[in-house]
Amino acid sequence: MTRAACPGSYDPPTTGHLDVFDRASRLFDEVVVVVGVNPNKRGLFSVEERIALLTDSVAHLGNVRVDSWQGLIVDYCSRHGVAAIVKGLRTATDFDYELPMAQMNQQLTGVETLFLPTRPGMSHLSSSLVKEVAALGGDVTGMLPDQVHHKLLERLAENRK
Ligand code: COD
Repeated sequence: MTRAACPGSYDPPTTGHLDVFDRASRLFDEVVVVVGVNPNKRGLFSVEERIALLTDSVAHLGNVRVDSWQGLIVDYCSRHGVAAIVKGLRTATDFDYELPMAQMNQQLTGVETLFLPTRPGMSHLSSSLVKEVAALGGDVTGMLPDQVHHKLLERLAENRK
């Protein structure tokens, strides 16, 4: 059985992330979406909320599940029998950021990283940009799974109170 991990912050998950999970799910027997826990960084959504949003969003993908991890992603991979890390690549900036991490992870434990080029029309989607646009009243319909969109608008409204 081949298992891949898709690590990320997912604060919140976008349709760009979902596209990567969908495509990875066709390449591996099982895909685990791993929410990286950074205790020094407070997100708009808590880790538990992100897990719930992701679990909802991948419910239609039978071989995709969600987990979280604090620490090195390579340790998660070793402990859970993950053969490959799958990352989406949007731009050269993503590549410059991701390449040394992939090389470091390969050196640490031998785990390989596979890059999936972003689907045309999705390379501008990032959690941070979508949050910023929505916070300033822009329409982000279609950029997030519907239930995530709803929760994002709810959270932004709460924060404005
Ligand atoms: N299309 C395709 N791919 C996309 C899109 C899109 N529109 N948007 C984002 N992605 C990809 C990103 O390129 C990334 O690969 C992934 O989706 C997750 O994105 P984010 O923004 O949610 O997550 P990041 O980049 O903040 O996540 C960072 C990690 C948590 C993965 C990283 O810091 C990590 O691995 N941390 C664990 C600690 C560790 O092992 N550190 C040492 C690394 S060598």
